[in-house]
Amino acid sequence: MSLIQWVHFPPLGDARGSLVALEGEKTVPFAIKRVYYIFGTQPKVARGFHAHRDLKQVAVCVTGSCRMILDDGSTREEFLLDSPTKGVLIKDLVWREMHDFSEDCVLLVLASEHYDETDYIRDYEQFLKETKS
Ligand code: T46
Repeated sequence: MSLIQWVHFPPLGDARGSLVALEGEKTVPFAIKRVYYIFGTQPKVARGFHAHRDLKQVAVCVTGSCRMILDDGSTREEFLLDSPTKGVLIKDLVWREMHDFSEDCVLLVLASEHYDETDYIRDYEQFLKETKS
């Protein structure tokens, strides 16, 4: 099965423009405990380079684009996040990297848990060990 699980957000547009509603346990497949967004990323900067032990997230570029890599320790897939109506679900024990941020990129992330630095695996060899255990 592909690592890339798209989550589609139907645009509720009318003659005035577009609106997208993100609802926990409905359009987003978990209860949302935290929301953060990444913006103003400097040229040539890549982010991420870690996995989480117990965290589900949905990431969506509400404006602009970035290239994301997901890796579960055996498969590595990359894709473009470039639509405010299409997010990606990132599950536990998946290594993620974000590259090639457009100047206007705002990457919105919805998370199933509060921030916890001890949940991060920031070393790739340690990540591989934990995927195998
Ligand atoms: C992820 C990708 C997509 C907080 O204090 N609270 C928070 O909720 C977050 C997300 C971060 N921080 C602090 C921790 C660092 O001092 O903000 C700083 C930057 O975080 P980090 O270096 O982890 O940022 P990214 O872009 O590498 O990763 C982030 C998320 O941390 C991560 O969970 O999946 O975006």
